[in-house]
Amino acid sequence: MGTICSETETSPLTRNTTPRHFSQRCVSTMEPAGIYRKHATGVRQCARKIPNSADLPSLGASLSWVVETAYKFRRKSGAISDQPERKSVSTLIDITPTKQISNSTRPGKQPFEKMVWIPGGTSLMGSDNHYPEEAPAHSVTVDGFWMDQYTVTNAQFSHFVEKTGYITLAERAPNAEDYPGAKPELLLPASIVFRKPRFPVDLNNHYNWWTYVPGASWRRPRGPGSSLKGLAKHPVVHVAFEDVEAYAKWIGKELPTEAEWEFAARGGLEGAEFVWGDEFEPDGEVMANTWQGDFPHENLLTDGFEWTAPVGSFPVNGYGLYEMAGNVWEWTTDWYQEHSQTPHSCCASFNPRGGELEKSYDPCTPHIPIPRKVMKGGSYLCAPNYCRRYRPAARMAQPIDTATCHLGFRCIVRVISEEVRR
Ligand SMILES: [Ca+2]
Ligand SMILES: [Ca+2]
Repeated sequence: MGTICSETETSPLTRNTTPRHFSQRCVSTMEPAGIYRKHATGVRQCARKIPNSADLPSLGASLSWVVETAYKFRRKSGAISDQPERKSVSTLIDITPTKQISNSTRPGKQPFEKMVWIPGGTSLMGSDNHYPEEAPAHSVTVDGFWMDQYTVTNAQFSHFVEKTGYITLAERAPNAEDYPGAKPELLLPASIVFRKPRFPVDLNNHYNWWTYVPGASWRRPRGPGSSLKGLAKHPVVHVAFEDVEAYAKWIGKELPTEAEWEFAARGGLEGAEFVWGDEFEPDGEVMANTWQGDFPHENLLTDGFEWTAPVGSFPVNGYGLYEMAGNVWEWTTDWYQEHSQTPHSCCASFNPRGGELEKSYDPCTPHIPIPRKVMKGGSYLCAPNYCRRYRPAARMAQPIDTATCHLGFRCIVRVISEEVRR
């Protein structure tokens, strides 16, 4: 994570053979081991290291473990057409309802199917009780908007690609000019795939489970040899920011800001730990697709899913949104900046739009100017022993050119206030 820099690690920029930007494209996003370690021990160290060819494992046999485990589904899948019964969060915890503002009234016309109205309001954003980048908790006010109930699926993204011929960033070879010094063999269309090690590994080196895999893309989410078979209703993954922007523009929607996303995720529960309340598993019920067991080598699959789950597999939150926690991380439009560095007034900030582009660069690699957006919600790779980010306050910085196997998105539709007030 950006602000957790090594005080001892050799600067990657001193290594002439290293592609200038490649480190970002290759390894960003990955759970910052440094964050966890800092949290646990107070040690400051950067999670990132620069890859060279030796860091990039060969393909082929090494992918053999990426064979889908035969799951014992606890839950019915494919819930887009067969949605689980809506569960009232009010049965789970005491609710302090979010204050609603004047435009909280739902406008009459639903702009697209499978969208729900998120009433505007004022709510606490961030948290003082978890990872440092979430603090300080502060009050924000957002206007009401429509939001996709589900993250965009492979079926939906396929439709977009069929209609437009769009080619995602991970399917294009990196431009050598953008990555000066990169070895030609590294300039291949590729994306980042999780590979579960067979035994406990050093949590401070995310190369133990993240791999830059040529040929991996939204069409082949686990690398060459994989496909979308059976994944139509799963979230699309391996999409970079320009890809999700292109989809949103094409379909006539927008992407949420972090404040909008977090407000929506909270579902009307003020200050709750999770999007459904304060208990991780209320009455023993599994509420999200996360990681159970010792990350990254042991996945107990208590929730039934080793990789992504079909959208709509878990209970809705208070606003009728699915999988705002876990399953896949979700892009937002905000440039990443520490909450503590973003200007706030004494009271609520109104419709905040995040930080500044120039300030979103990773301070660990100051000469690699790839801006970063905020991503939210955690994923199926978030585990209690490593990345407790299946919470609405959680946030990570994601370089805009980096796609991974656990990052997707959902869209919103904003309503102009005049229309809302009518
Ligand atoms: Ca899981
Ligand atoms: Ca999610």
